[in-house]
Amino acid sequence: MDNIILHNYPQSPVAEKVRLGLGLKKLSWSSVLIPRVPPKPDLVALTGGYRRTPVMQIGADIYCDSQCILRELEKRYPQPTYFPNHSQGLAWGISRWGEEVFKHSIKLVLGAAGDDLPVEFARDRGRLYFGPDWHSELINFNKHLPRVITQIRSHLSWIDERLAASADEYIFGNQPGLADLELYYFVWFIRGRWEMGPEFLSEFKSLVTWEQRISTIGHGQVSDMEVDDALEIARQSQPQAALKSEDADPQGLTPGMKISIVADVDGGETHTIGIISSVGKDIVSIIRYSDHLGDLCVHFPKAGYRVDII
Ligand SMILES: N[C@@H](CCC(=O)N[C@@H](CS)C(=O)NCC(=O)O)C(=O)O
Repeated sequence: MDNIILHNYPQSPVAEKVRLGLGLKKLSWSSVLIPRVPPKPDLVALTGGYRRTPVMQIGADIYCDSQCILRELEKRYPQPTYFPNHSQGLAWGISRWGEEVFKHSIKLVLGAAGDDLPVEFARDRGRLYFGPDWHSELINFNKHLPRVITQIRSHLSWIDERLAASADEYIFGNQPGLADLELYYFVWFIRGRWEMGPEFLSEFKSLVTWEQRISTIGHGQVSDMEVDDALEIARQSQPQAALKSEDADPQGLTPGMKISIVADVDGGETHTIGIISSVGKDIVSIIRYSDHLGDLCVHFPKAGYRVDII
């Protein structure tokens, strides 16, 4: 029941970040394949609304967002650490930087594909990443691709400069960590999903050598799992989250409160509703009851999410 289950699909860059995170710690895990576009009834049965990729399940505990997933993996499996050379804290800051570059990369990949994108996919991702006015936005990205590329090029040159500045093999020395994963997944995306990607990236010599090194970390020991088996595990398990409260929560969040939580962007996403079971500086966990699956504990990061007391 303590099996790590990752709900994901192969093409997802954020899932690739987490798969490498599992590989870095040499973990065994089960992979459940989820659809690339909604509806995702089985995933949402677990999360209560959250539909993004990936989601980690351990028994009846459901971890939404790579930030929350990787934090939990570090807690359960501290060695080898995601934070070599005292990179705690800073590596999470770098993850916010990575998210910005990832958003530029989505503009690039969607914009460059233009009319070749499957309509359903374009409609879904357009709304998710670029808000209600996504249609005109996407046309703009297509028209102004050089501007988007200019943005990405600056960010990539900073990573390249860091790597070129010393003989270090990774961002924080000679051991890979979270900071590497947070700066790698959009490079993987640009290389794999934009036809000019390999040529564009070749400008950044140190980055390309580092990228090759990261890709050899692998995904750990993976086996496939059917979604019904994952749901059955959730049904037979009890959430493990301990009751915990942090007095200083700025919104006054405490266990027992009913809240709704959603990503803090206008992506048209469904809120997840539940009763707080624990709340800390970085994570808020809620208990929700499902007729089919019983009690589930759904964990979210605080950074990047909006909580409303209801
Ligand atoms: N902040 C989230 C971002 C997750 C995200 O945007 N994932 C993409 C896939 S790479 C996604 O959910 N796309 C829509 C989908 O899969 O339905 C995280 O770090 O997990």
